[in-house]
Amino acid sequence: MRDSREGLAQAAADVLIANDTGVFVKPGPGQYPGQWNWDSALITIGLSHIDANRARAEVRSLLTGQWEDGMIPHIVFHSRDVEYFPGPETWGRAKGAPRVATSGITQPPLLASAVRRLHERHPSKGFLREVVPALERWHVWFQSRRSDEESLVAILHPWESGMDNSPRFDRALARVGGSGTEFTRRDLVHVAAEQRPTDPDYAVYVTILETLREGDYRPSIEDAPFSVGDVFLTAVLARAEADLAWLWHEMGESGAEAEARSESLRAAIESTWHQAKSLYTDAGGDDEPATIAAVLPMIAGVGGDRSERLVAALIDPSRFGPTSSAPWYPTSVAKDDPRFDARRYWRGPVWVNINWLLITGLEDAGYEKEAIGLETRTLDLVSENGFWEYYDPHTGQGLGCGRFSWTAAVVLDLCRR
Ligand code: 9WN
Repeated sequence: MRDSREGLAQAAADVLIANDTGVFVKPGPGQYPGQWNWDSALITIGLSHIDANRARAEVRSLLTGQWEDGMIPHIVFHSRDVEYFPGPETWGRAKGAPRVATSGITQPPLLASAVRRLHERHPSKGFLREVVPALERWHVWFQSRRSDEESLVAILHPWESGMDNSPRFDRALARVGGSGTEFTRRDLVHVAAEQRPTDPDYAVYVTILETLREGDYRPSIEDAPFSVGDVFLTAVLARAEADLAWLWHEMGESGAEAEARSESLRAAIESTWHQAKSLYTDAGGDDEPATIAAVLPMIAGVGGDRSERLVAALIDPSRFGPTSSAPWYPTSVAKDDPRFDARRYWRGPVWVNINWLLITGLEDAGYEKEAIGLETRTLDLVSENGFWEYYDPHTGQGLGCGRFSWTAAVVLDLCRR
């Protein structure tokens, strides 16, 4: 068992090393030529098992993309010459943007949690002094630009959620519609169309981007064409705020402000609990799709007996759990939801970055048996099929981009922590 885990860990390290440009680790070899924000946080955790200095360099590279107002963008394009749509030309250069080309939106803020893990493994107060103030500015940006007191953090583009075509955004996307702008999708050069968002989805993604670009990416939550309170991103931030408070503490500061922000984010999450469904929701509605986002508040610590009900949903065969015909779990959309689609991106497949988050949430909440069960299944999935971006829950077949960095990073962490 130990030997096979070490063999898998070595294979994972090889993927990260192969995807390393020297400046940042690409999410995958061909399809994603920039530094993506939450990929980079997970990659940092993976790199912390290989080379602490290289892991620190990954964080520094991402921070070169920080905007004047504190936002850390969802993509930093370290080169303008990239085969990706939408690339630097489409995003443009807005007021307050840094010198390096970036997108104009953000992504789930996992970075403070990654820096904490790196520091726990390889302490360096000098590095914390360098990066913690930048993390603080980003978190304050979420508070001032994207949330009202007691509400979930709003995302202004589905790409900000990291779960781009999740059915939880269908209704808000339908209200926007496509503008008719012509563009060429480059993702379909790499991946079969049935595994990616549809053309109508992309038309709306581009429309939202164009509208945001006209306002230098800084509309108010109310004026944005697409605005959804995101329970998953809020949970990531609540956890990251607690980790940021811990980092401040390591530096001899109180961290009380980050701790207070974490508390109010947790209160916002609790207010979205849907009693009948036993899940958290984006808007508390009866007809919201059941997606894995609804279980993920577990990573931020949830109140009362709710974690028990979330764990039940996670392993329930009719919802996110394994069945004899679909043994790989959790599915990104519940199997009993009519929108479940086993091979299409965030509408059904298994994503192991999500598994990693859930394993840590289960461990923190004291569900050791369930954590071990999910960890074992996750490592089996990857060792049998390779380091893919996402997986078919029925067959375990790898989908999307192969030799994918965050899959390698979380596997390395599970094997070596
Ligand atoms: C758009 C890089 C990113 C991930 C996202 C995932 C996917 C991009 C795309 O790839 O999104 O940002 O082109 O589909 O949905 O979570 O960070 O791996």
